[in-house]
Amino acid sequence: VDLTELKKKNLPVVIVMGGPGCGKGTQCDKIKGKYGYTHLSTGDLLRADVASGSARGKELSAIMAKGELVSLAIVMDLLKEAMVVALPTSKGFLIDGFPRDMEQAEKLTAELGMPRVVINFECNDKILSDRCMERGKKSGRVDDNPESVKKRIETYHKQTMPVAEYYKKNNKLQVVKAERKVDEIFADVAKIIDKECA
Ligand code: B4P
Repeated sequence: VDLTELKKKNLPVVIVMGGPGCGKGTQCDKIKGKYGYTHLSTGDLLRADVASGSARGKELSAIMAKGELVSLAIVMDLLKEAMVVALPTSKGFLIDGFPRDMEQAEKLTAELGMPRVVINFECNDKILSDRCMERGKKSGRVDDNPESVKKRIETYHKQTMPVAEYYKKNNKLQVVKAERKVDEIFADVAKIIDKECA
């Protein structure tokens, strides 16, 4: 899959990141509602692949339940395919849950350059865990249980936090405190997008 067309169009690309349960998905729904961007969550793309009953689905589901990261090649292919499909009508891309480690970040930079802005939702581990457990009561997700959540938080600290540092060094990172109410968080998010993507 070739991203040349995407680069040519120079659409805004916004990346959202943060620990499991930081509220990425919730904020992305609101961003999508206000700005009409195409929301691509690598978690959702992977869960859709599992649900489709594809041959690799069982393997993916097991990795997600362990709270580990799926291989770069799989995530990158799913993301690129979804971007190319949406490109003709898209006003911009909102990428949720990617990049998740430095290998992914470097690959994304090589293929697409720097995003307009990266929003990092900061939230303490206790709240991250509580929110995932609360969602687990009805989400049916294989990874919203105490063991998986603990491992996902560890993976986030070890593998994803360096990505935030990387974007900080490149002057792309904006930090939003995510221990607040959904609308308070979104007010800050909207200010950032208005400024960086106008
Ligand atoms: P994801 O689907 O990205 O899961 P997540 O980090 O838990 O985020 P999610 O968007 O679901 O939750 P949110 O914070 O919005 O990834 C799952 C797995 O897929 C990974 O562990 C990995 O195995 C794999 N994967 C995904 N991307 C990958 C990649 N790039 N490379 C390799 N592997 C990858 O919200 C959580 C809950 O909090 C919700 O129930 C929400 O209602 C609640 N909430 C939100 N905001 C709130 C607020 N302000 N107050 C109270 N509750 C709030």
